Order: sequence, then structure tokens, then C-alpha cells
Amino acid sequence: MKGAIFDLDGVIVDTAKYHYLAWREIAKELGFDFHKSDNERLKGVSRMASLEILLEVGGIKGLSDNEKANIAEKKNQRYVQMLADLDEDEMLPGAKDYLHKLKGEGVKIALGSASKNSPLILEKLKIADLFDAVVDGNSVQKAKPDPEVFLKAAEALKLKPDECCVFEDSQAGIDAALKGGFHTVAVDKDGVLYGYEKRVACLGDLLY
Ligand code: B16
Ligand code: MG
Repeated sequence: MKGAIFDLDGVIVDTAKYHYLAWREIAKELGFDFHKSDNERLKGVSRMASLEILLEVGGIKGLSDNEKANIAEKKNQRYVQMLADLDEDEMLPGAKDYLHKLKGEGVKIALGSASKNSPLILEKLKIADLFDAVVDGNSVQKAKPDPEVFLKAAEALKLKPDECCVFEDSQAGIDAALKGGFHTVAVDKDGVLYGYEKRVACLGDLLY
């Protein structure tokens, strides 16, 4: 492995809980309950695609693009407020140590995330300087399972896909990595993903 490309939410940090709380508040304002089980569907999905899923769950139809954009913006403001106190302690087990281990071995490191808040989150976790490249929702047109985000990350590292391993917690992300010709590690505690080359419960499993 010459390059390691990490998804953010669910691999490095558990921000899914804050996405859930923010979407749940929005659902409440729209007049329905958004349950934790529905939240699974939002994993790795872009902000606007997440809103479409939320509206489907609530049976809400016929909103204009403008109304949808306003709702998504409101959700993001709540989410960013919730990130105010985010710190290194909320990183998933072994994530920081594994990033440092790879860095020490000379492996190039990139982020390949759907989140437009990635730069803020990396700063808060104090790990931004470990990344040689950051490709996220701000720099891609096509969401996972399209391989664009990982192909751009490999290109930024000046490596070929088969020289890189993608670390992912969503099926859309695993599918994207496979389509792009990458090696894959699923970060999947519950064993719900398929198609990957190796599965771990957390990055800490790769330390020894
Ligand atoms: P934002 P990842 C994804 O992060 C989250 O899993 C997903 O729930 C979220 O909707 C998406 O980022 C967009 O996030 O609203 O911050 O742009 O797993 O791709 O790192
Ligand atoms: Mg993820």
C-alpha cells in the first residue's frame, strides 16, 4: 500500500450521531419523527440526498428546490453548532494511532469523504496536517457509489488506484472503491457490508 484513502464519518470519527440529531430536529419541525433505524440510510450519503431520504421517510412531497436548499442549510447550521465541542476524544478507536503509523511508514494519506464540513472536522480533531490530500463534498460532482472522490484522491497523491487502499464504513463507499479499482478495507463492526477485501471493527484492529 503506497496510499491510504480514508472516509471520515464512521471511519475516523463518529459524526453520524450529530447528523442524526440535526436531521431529527428538522423532521420534528416538519411534523414527523425520524428514528435511528432510518438514520442508517444516511451513512455516506450527500447532504441533499440525505434530505431526499428524510422527506421520503416523512412522506413529504412537492417542495421546491429553493425550499429544499433552505432546509438543508438549516440542518447544516444545527450540525455545525453541534460540532462546536468536537475534539480528539471522539475519534474512533485506534484511528489517530493508525494514521500516525502509516505516516511513519511513508504511506501517503488522503481523505475521501462526502462531507462538505471535512476541513472543519479535521481541524477540530487536530489531524489536518497528517493528510497529503483532502477530497470531499466540496470538490466532487458525483456522489459515492461513483468512484470520483477516490479517483481524485489517488490522483492528488500521484498514485494509481491499485496502489491505494480505501477505508470505508458505507456500502456506497465500498462499491465506489471497487468500481475505481482500489483495494478495500471495510470498517464494519456489525458485519453488514459486502464485497470488500478485508473487514475490521475499527482502525485500531490494524495496529498490530
Ligand atoms: P455534510 P462520510 C458523510 O460523511 C456522512 O456519512 C453523511 O451522513 C453526510 O450526509 C455526508 O457526509 C455529507 O455531510 O452535510 O457535512 O456535507 O461518511 O462521506 O465521511
Ligand atoms: Mg462514512
